[in-house]
Amino acid sequence: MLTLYAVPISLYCAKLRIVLRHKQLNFDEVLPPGGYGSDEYKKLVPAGSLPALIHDGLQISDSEAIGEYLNEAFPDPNMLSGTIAERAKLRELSRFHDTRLEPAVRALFPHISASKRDDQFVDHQWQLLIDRLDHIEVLLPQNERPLSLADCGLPITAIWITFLSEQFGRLNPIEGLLATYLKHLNEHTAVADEVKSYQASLNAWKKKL
Ligand SMILES: N[C@@H](CCC(=O)N[C@@H](CS)C(=O)NCC(=O)O)C(=O)O
Repeated sequence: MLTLYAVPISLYCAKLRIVLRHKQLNFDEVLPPGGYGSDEYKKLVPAGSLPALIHDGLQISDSEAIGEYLNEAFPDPNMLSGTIAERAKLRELSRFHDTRLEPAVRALFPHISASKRDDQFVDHQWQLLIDRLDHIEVLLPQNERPLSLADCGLPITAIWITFLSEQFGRLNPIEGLLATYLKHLNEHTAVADEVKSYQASLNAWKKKL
């Protein structure tokens, strides 16, 4: 029995939904009781963060830890395959996304509403985001390979980058190699289905802005 504590709009939860979909695993998706960070939720998941997984009584938080656990517990299809060097490069891409790219995007969230925006901050942060996108191109796979754990965060972060570029009236920086890579990822049903469903959640969220 797999239970995923998640909210529809969380990027890291969507990343894991791609893993679960690709492995064709049945799971219950449950909202964190009391909301994430609440004392009630912390009784179940001490980290208080999302996503969290419960599998047969085992509790795990952090999307990277959960993804690797799922890949070992349900090895088919293998989403961390290749030589030791290739697996290290996959982890490098995945960690870069989580620790460098996504936080650069997240820092812009408080500035989405024009009324609360600090234009100077957005200028500075947008340049940082472009620098991170330039770097991620170096980490992208050179050749076609099976869908991996490292590919599950970027499609959702890209949705946010596109949305933010519209909000801030800037050119969408998703182009070139990264755009081609994302197009190939979208050929996987698990990615395409989650992107579609996530876009619907984001559209519903935008109406509340
Ligand atoms: N590195 C973590 C980041 C997860 C994360 O930032 N989750 C957000 C929701 S999208 C959250 O739970 N924030 C509240 C907190 O960390 O207490 C992961 O990959 O799971």
